[in-house]
Amino acid sequence: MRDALYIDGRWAKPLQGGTFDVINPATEEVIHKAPSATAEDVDLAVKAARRAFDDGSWSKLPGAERGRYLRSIAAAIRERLAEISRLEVLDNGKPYPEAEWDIGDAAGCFEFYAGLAEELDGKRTETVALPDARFVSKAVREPVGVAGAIIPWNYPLLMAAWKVAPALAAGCTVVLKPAEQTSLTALELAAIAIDVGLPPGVLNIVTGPGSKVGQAIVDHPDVDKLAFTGSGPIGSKIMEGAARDIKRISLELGGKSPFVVFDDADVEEAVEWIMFGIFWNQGQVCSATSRVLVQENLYAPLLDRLVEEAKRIRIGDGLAEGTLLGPLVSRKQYDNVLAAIAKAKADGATIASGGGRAPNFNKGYYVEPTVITDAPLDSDAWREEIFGPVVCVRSFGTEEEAVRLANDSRFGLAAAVMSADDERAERVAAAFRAGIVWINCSQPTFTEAPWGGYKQSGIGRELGRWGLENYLETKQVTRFVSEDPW
Ligand code: TXE
Repeated sequence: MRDALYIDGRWAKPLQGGTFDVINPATEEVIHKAPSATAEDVDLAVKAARRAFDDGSWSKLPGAERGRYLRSIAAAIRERLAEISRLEVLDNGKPYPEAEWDIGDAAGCFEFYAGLAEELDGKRTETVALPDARFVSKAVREPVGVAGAIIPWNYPLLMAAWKVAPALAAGCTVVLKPAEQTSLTALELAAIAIDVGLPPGVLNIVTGPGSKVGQAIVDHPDVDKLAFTGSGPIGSKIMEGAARDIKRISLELGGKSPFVVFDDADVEEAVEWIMFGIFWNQGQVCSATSRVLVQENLYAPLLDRLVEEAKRIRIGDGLAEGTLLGPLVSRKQYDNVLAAIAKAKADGATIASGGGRAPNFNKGYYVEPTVITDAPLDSDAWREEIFGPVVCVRSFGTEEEAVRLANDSRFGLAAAVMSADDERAERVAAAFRAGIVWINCSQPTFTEAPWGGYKQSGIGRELGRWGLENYLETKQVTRFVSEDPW
């Protein structure tokens, strides 16, 4: 476990020597003192990133060479997969197999964007057809500049990869701030950057509280672009900060995603995907399908099976063999989720299963898998993101009603539909107001496919070639080519 920031290619102790406690959510024990940066450290990091961008040592490097560095980072992550996955579990609480999956995905993300970096030079310039033959014009794609990336704690290294890989592929330099709950694997990424010889200043990693370190990145005049994943209120704050000097922004802010199940669906399959859609990563998933809408005829049998299965989930330390549900990430998250369940009850909802602290644990932030029914349509349980293993289930009659209920949300990140009737599934998919739509499944995520939300779930798209766009400007270059005078 590392005890320094990563600035300008080197380990750097915070100038004011601050630290903060890293807590294992399974045991509530302090397992490390992580470096806590201040605005002064952020300034050094941004200056290093600025210099590395402006001197062209990264931004003007052939894409194929940037791609080579990204591939080396991916290879180093894969080499240390088990060790990094273990750290992720200690820091975040998730079951080890899920951590291993995430870390492998993070490596895959670096590999994917290595490919796009390699292709970029050939695609950088596009001829623009003009209606006036006296001019020729081209559009040139250039990197935006210094990117500030602020990420959450639910997928610590994977979220870092989602931001750092496309930014570096585009030719941007980066200042990354991981969430204070989960900084350990981001600092391992720093160690990997050092090992693969990434040029100084290209990537900088500063750890510490969002209100200080994150805000200092948002406020820094030399940052050109902000990429953020986290809560809506902080997303608004970041937008406000960005507005001051017109920084580019991309935001991913979570949601309250619906899962519509029609009565021609197979109950067992539906239950499996519903469980995956809400209990995976303890429900701390921005795209979690936390509102399940089931057609009347299927409602009772599906609910019975869901409750049965939810009760059977093995809860435990993420490092213990066979654990399917670990602790929540922090005391704050645990308190928030239990408070949301209590509020649901007070608002008249029924707790069909779970609803409290997981029994058999004296320590650790364990919450039972919880199934809620009868949540009023205007209740927080139905409308607000809980970000825990808590699903609300409700019945519907017609397709029209299902679509209306599904879209009746200020969020629009994801939505899922399950039906044996493909035409109907396609119709409903088209009617969803959401950025990610799944048919007959929930949550599969691919580095190649666009990711992001409609409405208050965010701005912009990550992943795929769309993710690269966040880090590119477009320059018009037009030349007067006529022999005749203007
Ligand atoms: O998020 P924050 P929190 C949602 C989810 C969760 C809730 C609260 O509903 O229950 O948010 O989580 C940094 N300037 N999501 O409080 O505070 C912070 O240090 C700049 C959904 O942990 O938004 C961290 O790095 N940065 C979500 C990051 O913002 C600031 C994932 C996210 O933290 C800052 C996480 C500031 N003023 C939570 N204040 C998703 N979309 O997946 C904080 N930060």
